[in-house]
Amino acid sequence: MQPLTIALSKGRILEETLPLLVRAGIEPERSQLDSRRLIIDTSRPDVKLVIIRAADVPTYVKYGAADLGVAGKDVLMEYGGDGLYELLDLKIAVCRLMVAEPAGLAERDDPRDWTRLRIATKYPMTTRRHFADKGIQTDIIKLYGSMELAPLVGLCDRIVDLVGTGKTLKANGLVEVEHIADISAWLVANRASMKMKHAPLKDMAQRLGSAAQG
Ligand code: PRT
Ligand code: MG
Repeated sequence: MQPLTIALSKGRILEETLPLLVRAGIEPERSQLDSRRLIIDTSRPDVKLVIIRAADVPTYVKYGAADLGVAGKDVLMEYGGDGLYELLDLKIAVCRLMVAEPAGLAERDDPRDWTRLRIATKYPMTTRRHFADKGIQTDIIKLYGSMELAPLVGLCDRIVDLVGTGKTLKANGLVEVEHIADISAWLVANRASMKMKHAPLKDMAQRLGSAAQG
């Protein structure tokens, strides 16, 4: 069998992909998963997992360092899905990309009046594109995390961030004011692997697809 490498990120993506892999008949080596190893063997000698940062998954897959990867749609939108195939919506790690602002501002704010916005976000490209399409200019402040803090300390008026339960926004006195995109994790594939390893790749996508549905 031709070997297959699947890129995953620690945290949410790994946690929610593991049950799908198990249902697809791929049991990762538990002792390796719990260690600091970055290459994980599985019950299938031809399938290995590599554990990397979420934002690096598209890069590994694009360059063929991994044949397959699991990445949030937010990451794919921001870092470009070009150079790879978006094969399958796994419908895991579900959340939404939203514009949020302090509740006090929201009381007197009308998104229809927006012409220029100062926004803090981890997603500058996606944010700029979203507002440019609506003719709204943006001054974007790039952050790497804890976006919810930025409006509270005067860094910006609004943020663009992922919202799951909404608890983080609520705890920081922020409210959602505009929806940008629904987000879930996708199975992505390297373009060359799709040709060279067509059969094993298709088989894996099918197994994960039925695991995601069942
Ligand atoms: O943490 P690290 O810096 O290594 O990378 P990462 O933050 O990109 O990884 P991780 O594991 O946090 O997120 C991986 C992927 O999970 C993201 O790319 C999304 O596709 C997906 N996902 C799903 C989420 C959430 N739900 C989510 N709620 N990613 C982040 N959040 C954060 C959000 O940014 C906010 O701070 O959780 C907070 C809000 O949660 P609620 O439930 O309070 O609304
Ligand atoms: Mg995180």
